[in-house]
Amino acid sequence: MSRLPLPVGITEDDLAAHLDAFSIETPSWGYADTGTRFGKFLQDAAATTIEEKFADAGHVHRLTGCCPSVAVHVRWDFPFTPEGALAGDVASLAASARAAAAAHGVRIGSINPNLFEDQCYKLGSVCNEDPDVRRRALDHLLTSVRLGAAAGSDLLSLWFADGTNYPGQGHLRRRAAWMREALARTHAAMPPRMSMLVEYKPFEPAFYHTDIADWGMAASFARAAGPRARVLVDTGHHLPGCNIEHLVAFLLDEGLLGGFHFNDRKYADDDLTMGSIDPYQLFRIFAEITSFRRERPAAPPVAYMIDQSHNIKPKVEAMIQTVATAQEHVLKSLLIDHAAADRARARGDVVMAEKAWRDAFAADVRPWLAEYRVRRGLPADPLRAHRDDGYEARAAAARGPKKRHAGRPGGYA
Ligand code: PSV
Ligand code: MN
Repeated sequence: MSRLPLPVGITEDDLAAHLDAFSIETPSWGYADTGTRFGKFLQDAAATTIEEKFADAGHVHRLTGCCPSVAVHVRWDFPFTPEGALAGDVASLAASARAAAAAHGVRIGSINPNLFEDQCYKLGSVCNEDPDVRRRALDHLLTSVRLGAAAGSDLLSLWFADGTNYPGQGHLRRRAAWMREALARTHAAMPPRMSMLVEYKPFEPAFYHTDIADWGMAASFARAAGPRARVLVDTGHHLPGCNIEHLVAFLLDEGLLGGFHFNDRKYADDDLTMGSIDPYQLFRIFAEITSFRRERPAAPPVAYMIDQSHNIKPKVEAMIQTVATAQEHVLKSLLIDHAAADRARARGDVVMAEKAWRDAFAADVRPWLAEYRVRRGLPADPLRAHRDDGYEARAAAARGPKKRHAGRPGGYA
């Protein structure tokens, strides 16, 4: 077994047990063609149907062993009429999605309503001045609750694009009241086993104000919504310089951290792959979570989810790379010698306290992780295994002609 710098009191079995319990949800939209507002680059192998997305997710789970659930985005994964109504009945659509997921060895995880694409939402959804639009938005939320419940999801993950572009455009406090009302009514409609996650974002698509702009607002809205609502931290949704691990620690302490949308960024909500730009930040986030859980093992679990847009990397490769990065950084965070840091703090030794963090981050955990995987019957290097398997080429051969036939833009005509 490769040696790791284990802190006193932590064994390799502890690390393995921690990893056994670790899972991270992949998003259906991470397997599909995506782009920026300047355009989309299509990939032959990228999934278009919900079945193809589950097939990709199942493949990632088979290779990594830690991605058993898939987030679905209601408008992107289920059929809707042009008027915004679900095209079919909830029970049968949910049953067939559930069966399709199971056929590929995964299950439906969080359900994500979509209140940002319909034309009627130009000036907001649940915070729109127009009561008809607010009603339609609430209907969509309630439909998503029923769809999620029937599909076996126990997590309703909410993000609202609501906001304004100009001062004076909206009555900020009135909009907040509408948001509170919509969240409370949605919470009241959830079955008991379902929880709600409230995601925040400082800007984009709205550029003056966003109705849930930061973690403090999300926490307040979640508290007002009901006991099963907590905050979702999307790592790309902060203004530059924000200390994300600090707010993570604070929310954990308050019992309000519900989950993550992991991704990385250089400038704004860039949706780059996790740890690609600032792996030390990722490590520091996991450090707060793993140290909290050591102290409070009975605290409610935090849902780890990926929210990335793989615009230029092959989708499945990007996902496998992301999952391996997540495992590596969880593992590194478990190597922090908290006792040494505590002793250093007690004597005001800043350098040695920081060193406990830096040493753990610097450890190369990859050889140990490879052996761990092999002991679990998984490939030592899932990315290599994926390339050797030829999955990408098979998917491209099966899916590419279909796309070209559909007459897509960008060379697909
Ligand atoms: C919005 O930027 C967001 O982070 C929300 O979570 C959406 O559901 C997701 O991106 C769509 O990719
Ligand atoms: Mn997100």
